[in-house]
Amino acid sequence: MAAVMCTAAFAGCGSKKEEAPAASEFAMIAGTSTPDTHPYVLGMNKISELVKEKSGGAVTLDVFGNSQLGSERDLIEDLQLGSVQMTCVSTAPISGFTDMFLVFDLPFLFETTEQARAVLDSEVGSEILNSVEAQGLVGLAWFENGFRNVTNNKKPIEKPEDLKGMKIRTMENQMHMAAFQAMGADPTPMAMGEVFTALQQGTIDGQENPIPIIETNKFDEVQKYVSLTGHLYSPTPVFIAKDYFDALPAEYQTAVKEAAVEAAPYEREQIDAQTESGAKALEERGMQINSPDKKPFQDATASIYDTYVKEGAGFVSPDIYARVQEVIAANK
Ligand code: EAX
Repeated sequence: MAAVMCTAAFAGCGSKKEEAPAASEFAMIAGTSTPDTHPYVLGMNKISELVKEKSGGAVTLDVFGNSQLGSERDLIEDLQLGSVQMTCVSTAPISGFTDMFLVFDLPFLFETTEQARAVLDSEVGSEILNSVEAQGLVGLAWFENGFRNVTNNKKPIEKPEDLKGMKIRTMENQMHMAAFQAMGADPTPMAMGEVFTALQQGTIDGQENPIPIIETNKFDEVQKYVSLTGHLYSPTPVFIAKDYFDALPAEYQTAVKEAAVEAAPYEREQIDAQTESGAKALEERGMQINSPDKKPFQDATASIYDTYVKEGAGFVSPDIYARVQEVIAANK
């Protein structure tokens, strides 16, 4: 396919043959779980554009959204197996591979986006991002998904009691499930690709995600209420398969790394823009949005800290937790 396109390009170039782009030496593919209009795909497309430019066309990246290449857990495994080269995923499903990202699964850890981004861009943030070599991954940059909000079909969530008995889809993460249990809900873990249909068929009552995910997935077609609980913040590491990255010539490694780092602020800007425009769009399309007092939700989930911040497998390292809190305190 690439060869055919290349020939066509040469043919079209006539006498300017020497300026025709060479076929890429390193053709990478990336997958995400989100629609093509979501900032994950926009950010990945930005990496694609930048890496092509920086490598003079030698390195290319084709991006496949909508869980076409699999769920977020599948995508991590695909990188490990080598069938996909890049991805960006919420940190929650990474809990199946390493404990290093678990600190982000503590409910109400951050009060503001600024605090969260300060942690991502801090020394401890880099350490977490760079901790995945043993998992066969290289962390390139921090994208962002954002603060998560509950949607459902029954009523606006004003207080934790309103969640009582509601079947809420969560990501595949023990701490998220524990948090929803603590708030009285019935958490149901599921990959993103199955959520729309499950909402439509009523096998679940609701789900929780940031506004850009709710809007680009058109959850308004199957959900009535968005409650701005902001109970968790999802950061999004951009990963490349380690074997693939290690085999790249050094100058292309630099090109890939720089492209991802430069695309990160762009991706986060798209999150900011879509958080604002998405809320408006959802309201226009008939959803009802409410902003509950967060304190009762925070109180209801406080026990998660006691249970999960401790030494040991499956827990949040107290050292990482303390260092993250230091950055938060400096950004209050
Ligand atoms: O990472 O699975 C989820 O709910 C995630 O927020 C989403 O797919 C993007």
